[in-house]
Amino acid sequence: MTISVFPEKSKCLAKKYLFPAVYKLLEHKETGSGFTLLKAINSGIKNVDSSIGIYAGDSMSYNTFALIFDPAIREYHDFPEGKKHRSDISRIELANLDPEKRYIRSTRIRIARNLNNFDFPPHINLLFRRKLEKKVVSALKSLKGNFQGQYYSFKDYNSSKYSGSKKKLCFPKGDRFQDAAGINSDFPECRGVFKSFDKPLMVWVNEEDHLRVISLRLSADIAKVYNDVCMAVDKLSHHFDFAWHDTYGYLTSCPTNIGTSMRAGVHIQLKKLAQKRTILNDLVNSYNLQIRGTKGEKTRVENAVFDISNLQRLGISEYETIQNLHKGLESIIKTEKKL
Ligand code: DAR
Repeated sequence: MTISVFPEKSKCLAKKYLFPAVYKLLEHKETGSGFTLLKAINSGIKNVDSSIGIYAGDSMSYNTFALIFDPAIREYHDFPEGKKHRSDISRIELANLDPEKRYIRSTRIRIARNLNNFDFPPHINLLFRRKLEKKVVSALKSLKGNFQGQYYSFKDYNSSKYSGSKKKLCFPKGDRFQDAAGINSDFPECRGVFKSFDKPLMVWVNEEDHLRVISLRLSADIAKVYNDVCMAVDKLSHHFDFAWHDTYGYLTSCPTNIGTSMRAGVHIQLKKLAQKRTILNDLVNSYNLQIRGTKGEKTRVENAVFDISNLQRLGISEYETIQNLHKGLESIIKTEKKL
């Protein structure tokens, strides 16, 4: 029997593991920054269709509320007790699967990071959000070479600085899950996007995590996009102490993203397999990949263009994730060609 604070129809993992005895032990606990259990599960309480239903307000949340985070994480990520996450962002060499771009329209890889000594987006207040933005922007401005670029703060959104193309860079306000988690507080204050003058790099500041480092290319050169984003994260790691947990790897606001905190995917047009979804689903599942709609999480597939990306974030390194994505896409393209 679990605690009845959640909606009756909710099936989220936070509800599943919040037994009365656990609630009794955790209900009056707070992390050093004052983050409470009720703040952590508010999104799961307000959104009946939550999958995990809990967010972290700071690094310490994962320890202070371990009685609920641990079982929920182990089940969501299928992560066995006693295992430790290992990170490996070393350079990779992979053949371009589709140099003529007959199938793969684009490759996008994002890595989330939070700064250890700042509250995470669900809990950070305006004063510290401002301090974080200042610290991050100064590090971004120090990037050299093809990562050199410019930061666009959302507060200048309506000024002449934001031409049409720049406005497209902006990320939207968080969804209802993120809103109930507190991630939208003071939006659009202290939010912004850094973009390198050359193609490869964008960095979202103060979205669902402090940093979302993104590399995007209209090509199938997965290795190049991966090497770019990892090099950018490595350069930034010399400026900050990223939130890291010995068992769970890199820590994020939403526990679904811990570990590598990396989502690596392609937009791929599969006209034949779109008519044979069972074959496509079997292929995707066999490589532990996931299909999203053309415009991302919870959207439709348009014109047979699928967003296919890695599913696993925890218990696999970044290097292994890209190897696996490459193998899976190679097999999918081979099957599409055969059809
Ligand atoms: N609140 C989460 C959303 C899951 C993953 N999406 C993220 N993190 N953007 C839930 O469904 O419980």
